[in-house]
This record gives sequence, C-alpha cells and structure tokens, in this order.
Amino acid sequence: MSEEPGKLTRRIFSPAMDSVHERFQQWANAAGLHFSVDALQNMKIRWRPPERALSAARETGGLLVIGSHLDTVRNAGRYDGPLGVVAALACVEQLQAWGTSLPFDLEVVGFSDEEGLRFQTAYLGSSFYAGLFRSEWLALRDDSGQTLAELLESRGTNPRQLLSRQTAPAGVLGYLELHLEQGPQLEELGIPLGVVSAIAAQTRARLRFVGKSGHAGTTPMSLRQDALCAAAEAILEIESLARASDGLRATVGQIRAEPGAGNVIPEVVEFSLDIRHEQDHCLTEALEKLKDAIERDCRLRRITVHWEILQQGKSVPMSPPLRRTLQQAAEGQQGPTPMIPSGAGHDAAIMARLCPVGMLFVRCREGLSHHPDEWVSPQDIEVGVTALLDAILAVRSSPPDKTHP
Ligand code: HGY
Ligand code: MN
Ligand code: MN
Repeated sequence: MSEEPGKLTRRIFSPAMDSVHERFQQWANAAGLHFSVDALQNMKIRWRPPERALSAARETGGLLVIGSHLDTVRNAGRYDGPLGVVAALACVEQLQAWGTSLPFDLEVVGFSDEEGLRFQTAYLGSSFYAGLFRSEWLALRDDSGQTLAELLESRGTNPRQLLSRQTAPAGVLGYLELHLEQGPQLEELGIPLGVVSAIAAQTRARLRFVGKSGHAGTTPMSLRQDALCAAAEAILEIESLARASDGLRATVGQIRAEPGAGNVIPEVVEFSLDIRHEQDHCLTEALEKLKDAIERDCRLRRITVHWEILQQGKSVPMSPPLRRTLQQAAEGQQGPTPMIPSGAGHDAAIMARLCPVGMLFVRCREGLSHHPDEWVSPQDIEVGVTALLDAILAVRSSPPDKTHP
C-alpha cells in the first residue's frame, strides 16, 4: 500500500494510508474491536476486556497503549512501524482468545506521521494523540506547497477546531512499542530481542545557501558566488565532524539547487540536516562547531547561509519500571537481554511526555532499515510478540508508577 509504484512510500493523509486503515478496520471488525481514526489520521483500535465492559468501574484502571507508526520514509522497508502495530493487534487477539481478564483497556495505535516525510517535522501524529500538537505546525508546507491546514480542510477538518479538540486519552498507564532494531547489535550478539534504554537527542534543520547565479561559460572562477560549491563544502564539513566525534551521527538526505540549470551557476541551495547524539550536550556542541565552520567557509566564498531549525528533541530515557518489565519478559524468551540505546527516533519520545514508555527491539537482518531490503525473521517476530504479551500481563500485576515515567 504505497504512493509510489515499485517502492514503499506512505505519507500521512495519502490514499495509501487510507488503504492501510481499511485493512486494519477489517481485522478490528472481525475481532469485535472498536476502530477509529482521529483528525491527524492516527489509527486507534480499542479493546475493552469483557469484565471491564460489565463492571461499573469501567472508567478506572485506565488504558495501556501499544503500537507504533504506519507512515514510512521514501522507498522504505516493510517493517519499520507496521511491525509494531500488527504485533500489538496480534497481542489483543491472543488475549481475547485466551479470555484473559485485564483491569484496563488496551488501545492499539498506528501513529500517522512518525517519519515526518510529508512536512519534514516528525511526530505530528503522536503529538496530536498526546495533546501536544502546536498551532504553528498548521503552516507547514509539503513539497507541493500545500499547508497542513489546507490538507486538513480538504479532508473536512477545521484546523482551528483541531487544536481545541486535541485531548490526550485519560488514565494512560503506559505505552509499549515493539520495533525492529534498525541496527546491527542484536545480530552481532546472536539474540532476537533487546530493550531500549533511551532514544537519542535529534535535531532536524534546513540550511539555505545564497550566492549569485551567472553564466557557466563566461563567469571566471575567481568571481563566482557558487551556492552549490558552498553547500558541498558544508556537507563534507558535516561528515568529517561526525566521523571525528564519537557517537555523533549526521546526515544530509535532501538537497535542492536553483535555478537548477546545467549552464547556470547555482544561486540558492537548500539541504536538510539530521544530526543526533545520545548525549544532549554533545549534540549542542556539535551544532555550535558546525555553525562556526560553515559560516567561516561561506564568508570566504561571499555566500550567505541561513539555518532553520525544524525540530529539536532531547534524548528520552525509557521508563525504568517498563524497561525492567520488558527485560524480564524478553529474558523469559531468550535469557540475558541487553539494554540498547536507540539512534533512531520513535513515537515513544513523544508518548514519554504523557505516560511511562517502554520499547522492545527485534533483530533485523544486517541492521538494515529505511531500505527496501529491511527484513525481520518470522521466528524473531514470534519471540517478540510473545515477550510483548508477557509484558502486558506483567503490567496487569504491577502497573508502572506514573511518578517514575
Ligand atoms: O528517523 C528516525 O530516526 C525514525 O525512523 N523516524
Ligand atoms: Mn520507526
Ligand atoms: Mn523510520
């Protein structure tokens, strides 16, 4: 279910996302579960265990949220996101089949915009779900120039009302997410499961280099203000700093040059910067170093450079009670289980502002992700789903204490 033939690309508010929801709605209906999609296209499948449906205390005990995201990057793999949503639904169906009683509801969520592919700002869906959506995001534009507000209106949602309507679900006990590791550690250790210790700090920025266009054949090299050469020097500056700094990861994934003609010296170049580190202060220091170095190089080239910070997130530790719960559940499947920091971002980084959060990593082949060859073995998925089930049952007996999110 993709926007692009021959590759998997699925953004928020795309027909492909609608198709995925239709498929999940079939499964939810077949299981007698309540299916809904909110105004930011987060999918929610709610299971109220039988005795809760009967007891007067139906509103007590709260809600355990399990899931992941349904949107993808461009030319994505099939597991990043959907694996966690399908695993969550499988857990609910298994608990139903066992006739398990729980003192809380389970809500399977499929967040709509974890990758941020459409608007270059990640977590729009989970931010709305957690009641943290910001009005300035309505002005975000996608690459067709359409704003999020216009898109919402085209789907019958009043953007202004959206902000007043966003309400975080009540009584959330915690959020659990199963996700492929997107790294090589579990494969190197030869075990299927790991537990996430923390999600790395991440900054997303857009850099804009402004020079002067001119004729490619007549403008002497010494007189040029070539924005693309300045951008190229900056990109290599970014790479060499990341290579020299332990734990720093920096990526330029998108670039655009204007006027974009082969015989014209580029006047304006924009590129994306995704830069991350497990330690907040290391990321801050790296950004300061890059700003100084790139501005120095641009001065020499008579180029002006503008930095636009699109999104900044501090590192997010997972909740200690849920880390322990997941680790015990995984140890029940495989024995000793490592705590692994996540270089990848996840919706859990947002949900952590609402409730205790925990993440379970599943081994993936060659650590590959954000790539069509991304793959997780059915055996490892089964081990992961079983551990997730055990973690849900463990929450039943000892809900995470909200004072220690
Ligand atoms: O980019 C990330 O870290 C995640 O896949 N959104
Ligand atoms: Mn993901
Ligand atoms: Mn991803």
